[in-house]
Amino acid sequence: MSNGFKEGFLWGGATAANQLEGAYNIDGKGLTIADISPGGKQRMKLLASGEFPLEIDHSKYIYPNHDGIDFYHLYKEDIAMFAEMGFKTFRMSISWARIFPNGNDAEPNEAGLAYYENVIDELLRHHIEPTITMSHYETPLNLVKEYGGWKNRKLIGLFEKYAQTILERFHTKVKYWMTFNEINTGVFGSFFSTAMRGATPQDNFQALHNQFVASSLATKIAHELNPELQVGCMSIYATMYAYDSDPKNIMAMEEKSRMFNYFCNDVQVRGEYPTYALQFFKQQGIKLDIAEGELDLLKAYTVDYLSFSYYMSATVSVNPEHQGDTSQGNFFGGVKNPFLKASEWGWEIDPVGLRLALCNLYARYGVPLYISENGLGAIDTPDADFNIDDSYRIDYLRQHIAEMEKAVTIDGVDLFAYTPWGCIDLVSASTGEMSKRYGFIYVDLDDEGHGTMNRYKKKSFDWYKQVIATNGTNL
Ligand code: BGP
Repeated sequence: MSNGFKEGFLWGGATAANQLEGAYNIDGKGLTIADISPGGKQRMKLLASGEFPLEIDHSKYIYPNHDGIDFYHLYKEDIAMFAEMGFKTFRMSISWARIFPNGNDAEPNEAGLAYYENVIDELLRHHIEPTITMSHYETPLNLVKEYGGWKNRKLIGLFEKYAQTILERFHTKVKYWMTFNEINTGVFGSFFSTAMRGATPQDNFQALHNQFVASSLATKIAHELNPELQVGCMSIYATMYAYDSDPKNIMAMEEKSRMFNYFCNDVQVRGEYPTYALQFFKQQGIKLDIAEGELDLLKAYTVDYLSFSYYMSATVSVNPEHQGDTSQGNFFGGVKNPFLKASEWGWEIDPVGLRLALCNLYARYGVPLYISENGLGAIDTPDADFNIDDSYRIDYLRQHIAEMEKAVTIDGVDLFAYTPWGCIDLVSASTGEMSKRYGFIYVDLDDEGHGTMNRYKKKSFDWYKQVIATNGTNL
């Protein structure tokens, strides 16, 4: 039996340094914005309000990222488990502050570079290709304090130096790179992505411009080191539906989708600002500070592939009658879709939406696609022997992979990688808790930080192993 997945398809799993490494102040690492972000259900609201200190306050808050799941020390055994599942790739991020503790240091921290070298070597020893995100919600804290985050053009050069340092060190070992995780969350101003508090729309779009330029500079460096290196952009994608056939709803959906789903990709894949964005800037009085040569740089150094995270779709209506039924949990708001069920956190589960995402992105850009995150956050309940029956997770992934298969076989989409999020349980970005789990591997740790940190295979572990062994045939 065969299917449409190409030979050598990169099956794997995805993580971010700040959500699993722990060791937040070890071996010379500086603080990042993740290290001062309090955990708990109110995390996103707190971060959005900006009303939290830029210091660690252990008396008032807990900081789950400080210990993570201690991947920093346990990476060898975790990578062995990934290898047992047959991973072809492992998406990880490098924490900028392990390399440049203050973000603007003159010299890199050798202990940080050595740590990542060890992790990369361990992956390669197991024939797992690393995929490295350069910046995954972990801007060095000092860059917020000194420069006010990404709205400051200073960060372009600092990031360029960081990118140059890690690319020079690892370009012979790492082929796949991503620049900024979920860059488009900056459209709405996310503390995690642009490291700014109290940001205005002007700040948000200036910060994004600065990141686009920084990303192009990183791509330039990578290609000068080795033209074979693959540098991708990474954005979060939510397939958008109009609630009904009312043309007003369809137009509203279109406007929301292009600003959220396409704006950043348009710049990073096509190399220029789309006209709808330029009109939007004009209407909103947003004036970007663009230095000479930067627009040429964006055009010259576009990405090699497009990666995206996909968790949910969103449904749009401007009809006041529909507004009562808002979909609170979904990142993108919108109204409830009567055809979809939601996760415990209100994220509407929509496998067909993933096929639509693949079709839309491929039709628009025609570049290879990498699904860099997908998965079901759920509360897992182990029995006394730590057996975990996560059949609900298997169902979720099975349905999504089946739609991916249709996208390659029927729609002809060039999809080359799939890395479900949080392949080993880790700290949730939105809640800062452990109890929202995604992994094939259970980590014995609760929201208060209690537990042995022992690792256990969930039921989904063997299932995914079989999926990989059959290149996506046995679902
Ligand atoms: C994405 C982030 C990840 C990850 C994931 C799941 O937006 O890139 O860092 O955490 O979402 O989200 P959560 O952990 O909030 O469930």
